[in-house]
Amino acid sequence: KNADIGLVGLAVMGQNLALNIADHGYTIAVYNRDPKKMVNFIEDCKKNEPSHANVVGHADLASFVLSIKRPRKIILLVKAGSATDVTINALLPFLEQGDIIIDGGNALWTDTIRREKELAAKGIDFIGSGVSGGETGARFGPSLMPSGTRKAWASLEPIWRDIAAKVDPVTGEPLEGGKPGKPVEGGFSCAEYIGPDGAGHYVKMVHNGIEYIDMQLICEAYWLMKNLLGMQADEIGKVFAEWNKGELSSFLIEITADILQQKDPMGKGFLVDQILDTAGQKGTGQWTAANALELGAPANAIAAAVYARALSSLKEERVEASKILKGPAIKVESDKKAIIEAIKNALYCSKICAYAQGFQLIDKAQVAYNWKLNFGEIAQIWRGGCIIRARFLQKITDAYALNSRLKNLMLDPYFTNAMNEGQAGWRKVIALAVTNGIPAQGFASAMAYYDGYRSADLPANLLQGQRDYFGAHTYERKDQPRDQFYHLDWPEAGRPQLEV
Ligand code: 2AM
Repeated sequence: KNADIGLVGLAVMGQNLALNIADHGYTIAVYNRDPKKMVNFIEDCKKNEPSHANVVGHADLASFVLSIKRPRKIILLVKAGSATDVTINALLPFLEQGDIIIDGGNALWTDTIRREKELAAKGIDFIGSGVSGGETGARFGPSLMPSGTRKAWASLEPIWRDIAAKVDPVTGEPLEGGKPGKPVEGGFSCAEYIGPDGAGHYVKMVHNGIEYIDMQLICEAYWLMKNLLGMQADEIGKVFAEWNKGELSSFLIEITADILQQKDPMGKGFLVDQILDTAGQKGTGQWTAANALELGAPANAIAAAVYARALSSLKEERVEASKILKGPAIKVESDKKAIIEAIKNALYCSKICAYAQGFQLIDKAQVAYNWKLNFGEIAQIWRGGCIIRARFLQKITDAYALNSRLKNLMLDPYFTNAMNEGQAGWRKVIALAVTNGIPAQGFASAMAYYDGYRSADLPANLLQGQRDYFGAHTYERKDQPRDQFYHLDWPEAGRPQLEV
């Protein structure tokens, strides 16, 4: 029997996605550069669910490709970067016109644009698909962000919709409960066509940028409770568990509650207190921040999250500096209930800013790269399966349903109101962080964005004066129409023209 689809790359994501596809009744051919991984995987498949007999291993590429029904659909889950090109080139001699390669890795979107173009010239379709949700997502329902030609998508769509995470079509709540051999059926599928060429990988990248700041904000909330209120890890965990019942409900809040209450397996209190405070990164957050700089999108909170990780990685330097550089002594606050509520406000308002920045960036990108993206649908795809899945994404979908041309998420009435209600607490928390010398760059940068965005006037008037002074860059005037440029013949430095 010919396979419905093929998959190359049997690391953990590839294996889990293959099992997910098999669970849905598809026959899937699998291949790995190192055949040992394929052999071991097939051995495991034989031991487990009956549906996993649908996974067929191949040790050579020719038999792998030839075993797949035409037009062939071949998923790549290999290391992003040159390994993807190497794998594509190895496949090419066996492919025929109309076959489709689907890259499910974390590719840089510009690589996806290039690959799509190169393969189109050879008559091969290329789909770049963001896949989010980590191992569990891949296994029981990831969030999928596919892009490419509509024709290629039509061919892949049934499988992609089947294997994606499912959410309730009305409330958007994730439908849980997928088990080996028994996937979740029905519901809205978190797999929608994003747009042409690199759009899907771009949207996945921004998802990761938002994930960075989302995590950073949660960490700041934890750190402020610990330092301002002297709370123990498990007590803070219980606060997060409580927050998870309301508008902050999300996967990241849920796992945070668990992590904080976890005892140390080596017996030293709570595990979180023993984990070294230096964060790693694989680059997608950095890509997001770098592209925001390139496109001139004000994604400062997303960038702050990347910088916060960079700062955390300087552990030895920080330990040294802590002995030299002084700050204020921390004054533990007594009004615990009020401060916890204020921290919650800070977290929610900052999170709204983070998403506003992410969507503002996607908006810039769709102009720059000639895409037409559906923001409400993107938020809906993120409702289930992915790392940033959160109840409040439904509010984003609703906001764009109400106004598809919404300039900024914060201008939607629900979010405007949330910012109004939360900002007093948010400001209080930042003020406390600053006076006590506790770093809270996520909260603070989000607030700088909020205050900047809502300012009809900013000091950029002086900036333009400076630019005109030293570089004759010209300025526009408030009392004249736009696009009329003025230049003053500024006097010598140190001698302002007091009279004109
Ligand atoms: P391997 O098991 O043979 O190393 C994640 O690393 C996946 O990408 C693995 O399946 C790995 O195959 C594959 N991979 C990494 N580098 C590769 C390359 N240069 N060519 C082909 N596959 C590669």
